Amino acid sequence: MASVPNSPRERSNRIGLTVLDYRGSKTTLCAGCGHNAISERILDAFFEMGVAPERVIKLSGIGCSSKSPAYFMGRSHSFNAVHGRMPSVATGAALANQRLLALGISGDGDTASIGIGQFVHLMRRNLPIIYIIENNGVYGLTKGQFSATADRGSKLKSGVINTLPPVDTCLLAVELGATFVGRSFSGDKKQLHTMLKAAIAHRGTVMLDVISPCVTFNDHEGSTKSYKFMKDHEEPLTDADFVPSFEDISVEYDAGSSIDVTMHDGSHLRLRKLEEDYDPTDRVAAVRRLMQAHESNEALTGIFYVDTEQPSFIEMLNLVDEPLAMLPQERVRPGRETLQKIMDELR
Ligand SMILES: Cc1ncc(C[n+]2csc(CCOP(=O)(O)OP(=O)(O)O)c2C)c(N)n1
Ligand code: SF4
Ligand SMILES: [Mg+2]
Repeated sequence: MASVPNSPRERSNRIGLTVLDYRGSKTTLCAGCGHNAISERILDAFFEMGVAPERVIKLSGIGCSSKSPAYFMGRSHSFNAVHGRMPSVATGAALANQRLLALGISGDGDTASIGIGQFVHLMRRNLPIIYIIENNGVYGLTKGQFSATADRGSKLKSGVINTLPPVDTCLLAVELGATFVGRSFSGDKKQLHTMLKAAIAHRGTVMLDVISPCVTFNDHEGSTKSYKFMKDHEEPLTDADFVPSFEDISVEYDAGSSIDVTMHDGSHLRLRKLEEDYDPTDRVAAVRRLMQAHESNEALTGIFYVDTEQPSFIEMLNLVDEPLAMLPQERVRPGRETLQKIMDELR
């Protein structure tokens, strides 16, 4: 059958690509897995923001979540690292070519269990990266053991109850220095889509923890990472609107109950505070509110913290503008004279 002219699939974005140009391989994850919905949202966000897939490097560790970069943006660069070790590979890639947009996809096990050491050091550097945790509270790929983000009291299908407190990756990220921190739910299409578009406009570390139910091992009664639990308990703290730099900003906003953040590329992120006295630009407030959420067992979502003023790791290192990976040998190798001087100093 002939395709319908101007169907959404044929609509092109501002760089002339269609949504099909952002596709990856066919997913091999379970039908209904939250990770598949996140892939869809990522694909849509990069398409709408008009980011060329070739400008993106997708990085991941090991897990069902870490497999998912294969299922979107097949024309992008991609690196599947060792379990829990994606942050160091991502840091190297982002420093070697600062023109690439780094997108890290991890799981709760990959990040908060085996990878926690690498994660905390990534968060304190403000490296330009969008770091997404597809958080299902279990190790899906190895058949559903509890991960370190499982809530206390959460129950496995086998009846085992988790008695340990969870690691809150958002709390850690805010405390350690990430400059854009939020939590969403794979089933909350609008919220996740808006957050991702704003994340693309940010220059610094974006840490998004996305609750992403594992339909095979952790979607039952007694799980706090199931579709039903999230549908019944999700409590947004902020409501985000995003106006990209290439769109006209005409929407009025109420300065009392909203905050307008101008992003690095001139886009606008408008955060409506659903709790009047909450300020998403106040780091201490974010830490306090996230800790309160634990005390009261709330499934809090939204953008908890944003700061567009901090220098990124690239700026802190004062790198030359050209990607290091593209500098010719003459510019990266010290000449004979410089080497001789160093040798003389060592004598
Ligand atoms: C060094 C190492 N230890 C353990 C494993 C086994 N392993 C593979 S995936 C995984 C956990 C994945 O969990 P998560 O990151 O939450 O991803 P999910 O599958 O839930 O999306 C583990 C423990 C491994 N591959 N490598
Ligand atoms: S096992 Fe769970 S996490 Fe892995 S693909 Fe299936 S539903 Fe998704
Ligand atoms: Mg997991």
